[in-house]
Amino acid sequence: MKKTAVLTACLLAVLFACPAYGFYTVSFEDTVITFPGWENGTDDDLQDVIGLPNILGGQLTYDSNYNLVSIQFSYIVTQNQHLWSKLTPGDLFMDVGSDGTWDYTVGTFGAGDWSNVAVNSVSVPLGGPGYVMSGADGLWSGYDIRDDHPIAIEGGTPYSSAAFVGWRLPGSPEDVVWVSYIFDPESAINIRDGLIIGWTLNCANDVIYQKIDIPIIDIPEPATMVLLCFGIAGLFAFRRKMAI
Ligand SMILES: [Ca+2]
Ligand SMILES: [Ca+2]
Ligand SMILES: [Ca+2]
Repeated sequence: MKKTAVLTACLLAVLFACPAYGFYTVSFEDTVITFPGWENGTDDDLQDVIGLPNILGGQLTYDSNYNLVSIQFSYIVTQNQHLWSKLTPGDLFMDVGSDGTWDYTVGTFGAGDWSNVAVNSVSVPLGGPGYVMSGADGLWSGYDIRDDHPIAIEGGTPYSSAAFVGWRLPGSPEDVVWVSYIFDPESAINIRDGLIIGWTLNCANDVIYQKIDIPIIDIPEPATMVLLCFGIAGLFAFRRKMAI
């Protein structure tokens, strides 16, 4: 067999077998106006976006052990771009097991792009108490924001860390920005039993609260394992041959 044919066969074998060993991604959309039970009794309860930005949704990535790898959110800013400097993210809230109690927060309240942020272990029911509320930093004093909505959780027990990357003002109203939370690989936050994600801004002008069901990963068939071994062994053999 020619070298290129061998290499192609090996690559195909790895590609067919590898999905069971890689990272897995679940997408979600922004379908809520507030955290459940956190309506404030005003017209705010009818508006997904009050000012900026408009969070569109996001995606979550986990590994083959169901440990959380990263969470990303997408957003656009279609109005009031000049107010961007007042805007910061809130904390990222995570309810492992989707049982109504937040188990972890990621401390991005007040953070900027490329921040190394703390992941804290907490135990705060959806109804509180223990929240920091919208407007608490005073940056939006005098502005019309979504009042009386949770944006962060005070305290907690240090658990691990995460990188917060991509936070920026879009260049135009059509520019979709992706901001990422990338968890320390040793975090081992297992989400096999599902996860609820909560996220908003310091003004709570748009709020995400999404329950994510995690698809069970297919266990590879024995034939797939053989294919994978053949593919990897073939690739190494090919590399050795090329190196001679
Ligand atoms: Ca939205
Ligand atoms: Ca929980
Ligand atoms: Ca929303």
